[in-house]
Amino acid sequence: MKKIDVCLSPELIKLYDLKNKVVVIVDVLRASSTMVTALANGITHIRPYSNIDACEEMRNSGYLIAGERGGDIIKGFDLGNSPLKFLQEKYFGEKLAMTTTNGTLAIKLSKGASKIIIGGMINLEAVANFINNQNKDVIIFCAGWKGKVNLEDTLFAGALVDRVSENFELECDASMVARAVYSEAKNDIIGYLKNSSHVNRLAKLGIIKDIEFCLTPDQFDIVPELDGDNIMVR
Ligand code: 3SL
Repeated sequence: MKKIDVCLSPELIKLYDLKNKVVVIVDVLRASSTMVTALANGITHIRPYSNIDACEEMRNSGYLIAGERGGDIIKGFDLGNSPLKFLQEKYFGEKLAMTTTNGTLAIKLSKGASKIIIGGMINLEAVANFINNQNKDVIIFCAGWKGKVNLEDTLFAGALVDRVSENFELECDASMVARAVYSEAKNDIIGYLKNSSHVNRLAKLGIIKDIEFCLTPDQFDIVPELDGDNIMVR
């Protein structure tokens, strides 16, 4: 039987062997949710960068530049990290370069995996179907916050483990922890996260609508995948 495992923070990823595995990157609030929304709404592909200058340089190659630090838009960038901005038709057909605190870093740290895909609550069922159909073990990689564990990515990991549990053996206790947290939270995910650190951080910036959007499951039936340097939908 295939195995599924959860890496709860980027600080732990060095303990995981990514070779020949499918890695699901999750940063529910908000990088992975923004990527899914952008690609579902006409952005052709996304180049992820962990470094601000490298990202900004892509403007010279005709890319829209998006990114945040501490949740705020980076000075001089076209866009921050709000998924809601990509619901506008005006970005249809554009290519996007993006840098965020944790999400784009997790993508960089996953190089070496067989496949790297992007997940969030908003495409949960699509990701579940995708990994069910792959003949490979899976690691759900939670981007967390600056190396620490966070609740919303752990919840996503638990929700995904729960949806695919018939087809996968749980590899270590992190999958069980994530599933237990999800089972406690599933009837009121927004309420459960009310006191979590990143929800509070974003709430202080007045980004409540983003939080609600990112936590609403199954809005998009797409699975973005890293292909060379680009994240795209095949
Ligand atoms: O860290 C990240 O990748 C971001 O998603 C953080 S924020 O939600 O934009 O603050």
